[in-house]
Amino acid sequence: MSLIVALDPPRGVDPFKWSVNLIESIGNKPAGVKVGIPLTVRVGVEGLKDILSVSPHKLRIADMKLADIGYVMSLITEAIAETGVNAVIAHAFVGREGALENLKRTCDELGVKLVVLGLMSHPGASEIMRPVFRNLLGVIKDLKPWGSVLPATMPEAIREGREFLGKDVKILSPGVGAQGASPGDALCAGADYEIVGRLITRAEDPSLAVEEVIKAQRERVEACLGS
Ligand code: BMP
Repeated sequence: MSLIVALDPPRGVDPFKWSVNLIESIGNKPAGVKVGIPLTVRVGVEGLKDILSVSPHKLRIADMKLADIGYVMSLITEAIAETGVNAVIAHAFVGREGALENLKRTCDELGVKLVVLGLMSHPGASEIMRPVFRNLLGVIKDLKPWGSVLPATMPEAIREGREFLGKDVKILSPGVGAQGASPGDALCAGADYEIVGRLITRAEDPSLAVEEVIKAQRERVEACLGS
């Protein structure tokens, strides 16, 4: 159960029906689903609430890529928590004081898991984020959130993050499939979950695609960890 499916509806579909159909077809095979701005701006908070009411998943993550002052990030989190999500993602680069510390207090009060993004998965992350990755990891380490986002496309960064953060912070890794990493790459480098979008959501049979990804993760992890 190391798979989180990213529900980003493409243009030209009915985002509500698309999401409900996907959640129903993937069932409880993945550990979680991640919903974000592409879905929320189209269906609104009420629509998101109805969509998530059919989700049997233990993890329901709101990826609003929060990057603001603490007051505003808290307002967004309070509103999105009404939809039934139980985790939110924020950027580490905004820092702790007046920002992530306030958000963490809000999350604790609401019973929402905080996930802090340390390094992104796209090539441009090497321009600004990679050179200051240690500082970003430092923010995460001091804050002690439930989880962090580190890129499946850069397994060496996951290894570095795991070593630096220790075992208590979960690592969630996007970048599998459409962005080039293979299922299991990030798990082998120390991640707890892989976030997979288009490889599953654009497949002809998303349910089968989920099974294939889970099988590939298992095989890869057995090979790399020898278990
Ligand atoms: P896909 O597997 O289709 O590339 O989708 C990846 C998902 O992970 C998207 O929802 C994207 O917003 C998210 N993501 C990412 O790709 N890279 C990051 O560094 C952080 C993300 O949240």
